[in-house]
Amino acid sequence: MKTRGGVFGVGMVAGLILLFPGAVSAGPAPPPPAVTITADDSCCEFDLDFYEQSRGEVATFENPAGADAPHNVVSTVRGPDGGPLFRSETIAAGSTSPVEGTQYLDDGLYPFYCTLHGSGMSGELEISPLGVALPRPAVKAVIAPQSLRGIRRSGIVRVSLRAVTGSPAVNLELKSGPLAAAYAGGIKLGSGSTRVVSLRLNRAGRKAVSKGRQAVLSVRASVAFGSPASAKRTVR
Ligand SMILES: [Cu+2]
Repeated sequence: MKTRGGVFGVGMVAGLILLFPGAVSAGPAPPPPAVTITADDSCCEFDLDFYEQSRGEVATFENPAGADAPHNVVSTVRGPDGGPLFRSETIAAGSTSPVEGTQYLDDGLYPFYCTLHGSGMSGELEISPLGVALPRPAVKAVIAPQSLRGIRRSGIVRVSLRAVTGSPAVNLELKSGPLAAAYAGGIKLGSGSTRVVSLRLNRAGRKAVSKGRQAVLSVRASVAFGSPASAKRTVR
């Protein structure tokens, strides 16, 4: 039988009262900690319909040893990066994966499912109004002042990247007009830090800047679970 997946079940609370009679009057209940969402051994369901944790926590997905299929935990709605609002890896039996993105959620009810087994394998994650949600990764990008002549000579465009919050992996896409001109992925930046990234133009990028008196460059900085940032510069 399925039940609500509270961390502090009735039996456990009763046990705590017996063990620590003074603890109950000590203050408000502690916020529910990070939850573990577990798949059933036999395909294809989660062990509960409903899971609960506080704001700011990363949930864990566990596919138990002996399970007969790989699974994942994926939000049914999209987040600011265009991907699912939160998502685990797809994992085989006997392994666990963080459900990344849950640490940024405000309180509320968030449905999820397993993308391999569809809506039949689904559940809900409730974020309780306790604890503090982590700030979403956010970056700012500026195409550094530079001359078209210098870009032609070096084949490099410099982009200044600043992490508003800690950003583990920023991807930079540079365009010249409508053409993809350069790309760099997995750029690591600590919170509040700035880094100048030298983007090496690809063949199409070099060609795009090789003629004319100016080039209109645009850059898009994307980061998992955050909104993308973009910037433009006309270089002469
Ligand atoms: Cu599944």
